[in-house]
Amino acid sequence: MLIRRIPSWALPESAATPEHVAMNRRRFMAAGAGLAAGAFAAPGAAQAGLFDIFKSKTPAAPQPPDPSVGLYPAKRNDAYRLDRDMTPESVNLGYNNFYEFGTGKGDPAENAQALRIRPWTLKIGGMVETPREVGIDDLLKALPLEERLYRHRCVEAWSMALPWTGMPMKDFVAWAKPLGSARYVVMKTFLDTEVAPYQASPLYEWPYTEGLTIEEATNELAFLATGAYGKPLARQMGAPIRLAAPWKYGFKSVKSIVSIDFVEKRPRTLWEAAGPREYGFWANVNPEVSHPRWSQAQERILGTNDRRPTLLYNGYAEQVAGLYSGLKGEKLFM
Ligand SMILES: Nc1nc2c(c(=O)[nH]1)N[C@H]1C(S)=C(S)[C@@H](COP(=O)(O)O)O[C@H]1N2
Ligand SMILES: [Mo]
Repeated sequence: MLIRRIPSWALPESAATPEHVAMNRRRFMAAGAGLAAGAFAAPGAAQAGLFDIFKSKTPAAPQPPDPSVGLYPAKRNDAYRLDRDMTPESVNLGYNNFYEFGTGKGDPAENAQALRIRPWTLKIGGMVETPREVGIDDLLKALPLEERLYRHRCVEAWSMALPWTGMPMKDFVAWAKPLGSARYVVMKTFLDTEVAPYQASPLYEWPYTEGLTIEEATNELAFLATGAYGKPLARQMGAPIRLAAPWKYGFKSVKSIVSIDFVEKRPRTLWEAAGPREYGFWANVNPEVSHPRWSQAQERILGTNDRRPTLLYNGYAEQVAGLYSGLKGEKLFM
């Protein structure tokens, strides 16, 4: 069977629905008699039935309160300012890309509530002085938190602006003590098909994997976010720890990280593996380099009717352009 390995979120939003419905319908057919016939009993339920195969089998049982809640809000670092209003939290919480929990923008808000974020262990390995495992609450004690206002630009051409709380990745890297020979930092999301049934989808190479060069990771902007809007991160936003790399397209900013490895070779990332003609390793924002299927010249600001011209490096050229001066042969903007 011929499967177009093109991510549905990569389509302009007007075109996205038919594509992901078509893909899910194929899976639905594969699931065959396994699906409850009752799913089709009521008008509108056909659609719900189609998506139910991606719903968590773990009921969203009450979970203990987040033990880190007292660390928020953290002091704001005023060096990072916005050229626009912040996106309202309610908008951000209802419009997410987190494919582990479904392909619809509203799916993660519901389905990610099954994710258990305590205990949560981060494995630090590869080329480091001492590989180790650290519980998220110990990491939160080890490194100081601050708040930063950042823009976020998805490759799909929508954007947000929000207050993250977390730790500069530079501080994390210093704490992790990589060997001088390490060249890349590789970050992975959890893998658990019970909690995130979409990770059974053969269209992608799970777990979600992303990476930065050491120079990028130790640039002042790279940020490991553990909170947003003055509280611990919501599950749909990538609790308990995710990357925020605001000069790159959003797919670089991997959510719900369980491992960080320092390595010599550039990693194979989930989106690059799924669509190498459309998604690369660098993924730096550039209004002049179109996606193969749409322009990146403008962005749509979520929660408003505004469109704005896209800025080179999403407006962060001053901080990051120098990272790429020696990389002329690379496809830096896809
Ligand atoms: N594990 C994981 N991380 C992910 C994604 C994903 O599907 N899975 N989507 C990425 C994309 S495409 C974007 S735009 C941002 C969205 O973050 P938000 O939902 O908090 O806005 O998360 C990124 N990180
Ligand atoms: Mo994205």
